[in-house]
Amino acid sequence: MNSTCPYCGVGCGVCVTSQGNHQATVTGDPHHPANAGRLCVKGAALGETLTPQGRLLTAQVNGQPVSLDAALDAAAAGLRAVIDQYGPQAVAFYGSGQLLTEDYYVANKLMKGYIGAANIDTNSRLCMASAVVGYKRALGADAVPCCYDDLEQADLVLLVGSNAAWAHPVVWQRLMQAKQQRPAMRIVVIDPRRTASCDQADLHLPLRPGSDAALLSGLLHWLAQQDGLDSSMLPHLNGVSETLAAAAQWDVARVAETCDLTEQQVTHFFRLFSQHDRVLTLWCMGINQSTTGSDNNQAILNLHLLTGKIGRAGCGPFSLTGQPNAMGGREVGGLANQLAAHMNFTDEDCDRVQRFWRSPAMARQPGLTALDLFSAIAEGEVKAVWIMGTNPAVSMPEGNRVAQALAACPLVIVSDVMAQTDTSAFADILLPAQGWGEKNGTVTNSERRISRQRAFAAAPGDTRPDWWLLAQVAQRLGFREGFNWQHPSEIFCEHAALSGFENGGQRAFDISGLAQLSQAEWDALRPVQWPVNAAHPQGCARLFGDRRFFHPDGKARLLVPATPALTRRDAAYPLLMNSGRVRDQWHTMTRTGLVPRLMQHCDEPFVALHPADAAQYGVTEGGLARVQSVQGWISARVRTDAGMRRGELFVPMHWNRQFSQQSHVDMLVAARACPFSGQPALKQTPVRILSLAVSWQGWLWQRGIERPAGLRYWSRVPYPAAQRYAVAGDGLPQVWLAEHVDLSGLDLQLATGSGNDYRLLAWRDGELQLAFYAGSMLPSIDSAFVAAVFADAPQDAAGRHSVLAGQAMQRSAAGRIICSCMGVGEQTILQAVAQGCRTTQALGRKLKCGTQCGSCIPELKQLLLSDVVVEE
Ligand SMILES: Nc1nc2c(c(=O)[nH]1)N[C@H]1C(S)=C(S)[C@@H](COP(=O)(O)OP(=O)(O)OC[C@H]3O[C@@H](n4cnc5c(=O)[nH]c(N)nc54)[C@H](O)[C@@H]3O)O[C@H]1N2
Ligand SMILES: Nc1nc2c(c(=O)[nH]1)N[C@H]1C(S)=C(S)[C@@H](COP(=O)(O)OP(=O)(O)OC[C@H]3O[C@@H](n4cnc5c(=O)[nH]c(N)nc54)[C@H](O)[C@@H]3O)O[C@H]1N2
Ligand code: SF4
Ligand SMILES: [Mo]
Repeated sequence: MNSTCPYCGVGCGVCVTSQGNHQATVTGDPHHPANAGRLCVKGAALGETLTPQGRLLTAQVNGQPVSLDAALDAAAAGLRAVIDQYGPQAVAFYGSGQLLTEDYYVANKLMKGYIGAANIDTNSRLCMASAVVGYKRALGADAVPCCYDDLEQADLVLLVGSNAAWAHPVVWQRLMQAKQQRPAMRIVVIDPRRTASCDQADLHLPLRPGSDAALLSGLLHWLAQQDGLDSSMLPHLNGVSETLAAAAQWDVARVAETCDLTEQQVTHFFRLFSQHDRVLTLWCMGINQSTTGSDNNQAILNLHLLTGKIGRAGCGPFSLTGQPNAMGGREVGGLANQLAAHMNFTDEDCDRVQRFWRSPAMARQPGLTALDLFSAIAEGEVKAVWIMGTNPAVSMPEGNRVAQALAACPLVIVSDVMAQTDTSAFADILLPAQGWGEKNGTVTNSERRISRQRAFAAAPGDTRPDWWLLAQVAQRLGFREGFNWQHPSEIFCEHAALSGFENGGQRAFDISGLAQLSQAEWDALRPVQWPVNAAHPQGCARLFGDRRFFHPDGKARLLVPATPALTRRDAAYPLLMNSGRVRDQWHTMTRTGLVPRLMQHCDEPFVALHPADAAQYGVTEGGLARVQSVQGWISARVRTDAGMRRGELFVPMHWNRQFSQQSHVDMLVAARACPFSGQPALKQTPVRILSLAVSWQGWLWQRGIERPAGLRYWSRVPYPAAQRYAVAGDGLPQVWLAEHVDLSGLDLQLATGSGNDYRLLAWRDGELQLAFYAGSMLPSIDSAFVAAVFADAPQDAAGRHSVLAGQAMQRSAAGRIICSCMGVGEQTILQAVAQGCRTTQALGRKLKCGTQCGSCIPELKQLLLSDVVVEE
């Protein structure tokens, strides 16, 4: 069966062979135009995420399992009570670019057309809002001009604030292959960090965070002086003279100074740009998540418009979407300041949508955007919120305030696929959603391509698709008429019809050509790029080739980007913290965190910084650190990285309370936002770093996922039959263990050494239940081996010794493990004896055996006395 990967906005097609029973093989779909058979490691590991582990299978009200009907009744009654008492503005929905288009359409319709408020916003506010403003202001429509085939056709590719090698890996693979086939192709990476995406870059510009618009305005000015603009574009543009006049202040010297680059680096980049005709700019969160996010977008658009690098093969301003359906959300009007189908809150648009929906209570004003929404919850203005497909307790800035707001909110409804998330902890009503592989619908990727996600697995427990949960609550609120669908294809057709309704070429988003699909045709829908209408019945790869834009006068608009606002630091918070993704994790880890294989690449929350900064601030590679901002603190493992700029830190966004004690980066980030898009500046937080002083560190392995207590630090990695915790604490490890871990009824095997060296295994009927390895430093153990012992192996005595050593011993070479601490085997010791070692001290000097806990010294003495002849 063909479907679409549920992770990033590349939107790769997958072929799924379901073996039933939560087993499926997932391979790349060779016929899907986005990936032509390629997949990244997350996509390839999708089959491993289908585990029932941790799923939310039944509805809950106030923590008690209830029937789905009862929960839906409670949700509707709760919303109705708030609306009746406080009015429609007191309720809100917070959705997600991971909802399918059909789900999203229903949520938006219910809120904006029936409840009659526009308080529906989504995690796309944290992600795509600045790009939406950028495209709408410049092009008159939120319409991405490009397509993925441009990757192969470009001469020069700029990656600006995008670590595509990790975040859009198949786009990256396509670029790498194109460059291999056409070595003349050039790649420039503009990112404060040297990332994995710099590996094949011809130029990396490690600019000062937030200074992109200066660089791009400088380029515009430089091109203007070199006659490098496309004069044939001028009739199609407004705002040219103001924009060029403002750009003139950005000479090379000022650009270099503002961006903290050398003049050589700047002119090298400018020359590369001017030497290539087909330039494709790919950008992502380094541009959008900024207090000048919309203007950063504008700077990119100004450049492409004035150089005519738009609407042609291999060219264009190409914003990469983050989530699998970020684009679909934009189409249905999932953001609080848009109406459905690319319409706005003009009277004309409101009337049009209301007529189409025949709805009772149309919202007439934009609603609360994400940051304001959570403030309004905190202030008691919003009294009921329904959160679906997102985990704001982790991903929103000012995590503490979000948690307080949710705790204080009288009614929190959460629909999720997982039972335990940082957000579901605050839910009064939990609704069990169907996940990837169980539900049916469509998603739209970065290049406007609509693809089907198809169900191949039976839906477990009481789980239901999000659209169905929404429609049921709508009906219970008394809105029977508008929410009567029997199948998601009907919702899709309604959405498609609305896109064409009284459109007349005014709105870019038009898929009226799909409005008549039968259920079978929708089921079989092949990936297609919008618009799909009478003019483009088979879809449309590139937009704006005709240089007609969607502003009323048909022209595109240039605007002067705001002067970069460089975040201030002070003596108390001298460093600037950046945040973002790692290759194998997805957001708040609810799915990727279940797959041991995906944890191997980065198995702990970390803070990366330049080695010289590490030295300056007294933290060491592999040690633990605390990072503090005005908002709060987190702890993380230190990674030194010479690819970091001095004075800057990078912390991954993924870790949260399910996987770590206190390592969720949004605890530190302030809710400062771009004034035009409301998108928060998640990449620039003034912080300080200090070493986290602990007296011991270790590994705790246990079967369950109970959160360990009484520690200074922990983070968790799942294995099939056990959980591994990196831990650190004060005092003595054995005291901590005795106070916080229940070992009653277990057979204990332990090794104590000097200082903090302490190891303990707890067995029941030959099965390992718990393993603990502690020392002053983090002991080195072979996790794969320990995990395998938990998974299957009852151990003999020798085996138990190697488990205590935490290392699989090559029995044939080293023999039975004698010294578990240092992992020294019987044969090795006997060889040393044969070579002249006569005392335990001599053995210790040569092999280190017996030098840690000393519990093997009696056995060493036995071996010294023995007459065993060593076989060579
Ligand atoms: N593996 C993985 N892939 C994902 C996701 C995931 O969770 N995991 N999530 C998906 C989603 S929703 C999104 S939005 C995308 C995000 O994809 P990306 O935006 O590519 O990823 P990030 O790591 O958030 O940030 C990109 C880069 O911006 C840089 N940056 C920070 N500040 C600045 C600046 O001022 N200027 C410039 N030029 N660069 C700056 C950072 O150093 C970072 O390398 O990834 C998608 N793909
Ligand atoms: N500091 C910092 N913070 C960031 C970012 C950053 O770069 N730095 N990036 C921001 C960006 S770009 C984004 S997109 C956000 C992402 O942040 P979130 O959206 O909060 O993260 P996810 O983990 O993707 O949350 C999705 C939730 O939906 C659930 N889910 C999965 N499938 C379904 C389904 O079919 N139905 C329902 N109802 N639920 C489902 C998952 O279990 C999970 O709980 O984070 C933002 N936060
Ligand atoms: S590149 Fe994105 S869409 Fe493609 S397989 Fe990887 S995560 Fe999935
Ligand atoms: Mo995102």
